[in-house]
Amino acid sequence: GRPLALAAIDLGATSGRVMVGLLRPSPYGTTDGGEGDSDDPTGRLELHAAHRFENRLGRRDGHLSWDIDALWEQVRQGLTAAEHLARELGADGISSIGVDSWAVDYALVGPDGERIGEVIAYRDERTDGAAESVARRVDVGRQFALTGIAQQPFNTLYQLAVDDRLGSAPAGTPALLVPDLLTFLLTGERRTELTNASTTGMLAAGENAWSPEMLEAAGVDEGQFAPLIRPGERVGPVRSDLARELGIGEVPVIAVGSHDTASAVLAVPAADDGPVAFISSGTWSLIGLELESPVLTERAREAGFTNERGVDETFRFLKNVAGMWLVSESIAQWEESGARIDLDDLLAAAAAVPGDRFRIDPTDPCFLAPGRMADRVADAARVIGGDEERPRTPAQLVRCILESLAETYRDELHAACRLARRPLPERLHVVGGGSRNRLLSQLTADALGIEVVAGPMEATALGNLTLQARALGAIPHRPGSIRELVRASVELEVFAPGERSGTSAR
Ligand code: LRH
Repeated sequence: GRPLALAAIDLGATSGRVMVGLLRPSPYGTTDGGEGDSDDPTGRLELHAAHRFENRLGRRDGHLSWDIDALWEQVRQGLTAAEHLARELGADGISSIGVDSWAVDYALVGPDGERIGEVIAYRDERTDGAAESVARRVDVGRQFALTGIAQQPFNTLYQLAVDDRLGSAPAGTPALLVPDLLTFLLTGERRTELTNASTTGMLAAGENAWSPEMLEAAGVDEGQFAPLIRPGERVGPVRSDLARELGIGEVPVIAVGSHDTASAVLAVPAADDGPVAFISSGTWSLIGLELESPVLTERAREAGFTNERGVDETFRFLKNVAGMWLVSESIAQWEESGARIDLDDLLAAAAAVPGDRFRIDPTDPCFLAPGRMADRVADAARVIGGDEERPRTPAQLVRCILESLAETYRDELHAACRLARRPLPERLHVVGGGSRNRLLSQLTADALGIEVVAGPMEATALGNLTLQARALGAIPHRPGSIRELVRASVELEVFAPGERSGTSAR
């Protein structure tokens, strides 16, 4: 038979991609849904990039915003490219589509489908003070007890609380989160996907429903959001006019873990039982444990932890740590002043300079906004060794960032385990673009004294694609089948504590 091709639209804060996942028919013949056959092999999924593009924050209408029209144009081109690629690879075109992106941000979309204003980015300063004013209505302890979500300044609820467009918007204007907006543009259907809904800060902890008290605190009502949909359910087919225009079939769009971190953690290649320890490493480093229930204690709140919804009734108990953003924004500053920076060269230089000289706190909200990042990191750096007063070269600065990240990962993973009352797991999985950073993986293994398993790099796209595969019945619907498929499909690298280089493993 022909292989099955699926398309993932995956938007990150600095780049986007349309990926094709190719599932070859299993030699054992298990593409029939596999209800209950617990030992069915799941085959392999090949990952192919159909289209990659940049994503850049810019000022529009006085706010730091996403260029959503440009992104939509790239997505359209990407889908056409994906269809061609799927055919070249021997498939009968793409059979379904799933969309994921960064969390919390939304568009307001009027009754006729017209967007009202820009999609303002979560790093925009409009939310300064918003969390404090919402806290005067519902205090922070109660917010956490109701939702399990950490009070980050950018949560959708605080954005909505200061959104001056809501008053003048037409009645019933639903706020569509970014992936839900793209799904709406593809299908004409309005839904709010559950994993990303949890990042609004208004979903009731552990329930598939909004918290009326939190909606009120944000100054919105339930009608402001489209109906909830769970990851794995079908939204509907691509609109026929659009399908014709793009040269694709009227294939189903499937709700996946539309919060990129939910899809990335779904694709963590863990085989062990017990809580999985992960870092989803991209613009942010999201570090924590996958659990069956949220940790809603006051101590968890005070420690800044959050409980985000995952695919299949899981919870990610995690901490947001500024991640590769610190490096990419520093590079942006050096390049603005004329330097040309190659990331691999920079990391090699960082590995060669003496370590343990400087530290920063990558959980400090002072690093949230863009601009002049290299200067801000150098200003914030504490001296812990050597006799220089501040990091001077890009290599020194990056060394400081990576060592600080590794130590923060150690402290936050220990905190997560303490707060969730679990022992430290035997290994930590690092997935996402940052898993390519071998120096950081080694520093992390050294700091924690446990094994770090790096990869897959494209975890988000893999989580998106494998859930589509399961929804279509192409792999069995049983616990573990997705991670089994991921493990069979990717190369991983293992970093043992105390060593200086990784060893390959399958
Ligand atoms: C990572 C991410 C993260 C959120 C942030 C807004 O891309 O989705 O999980 O906290 O962006």
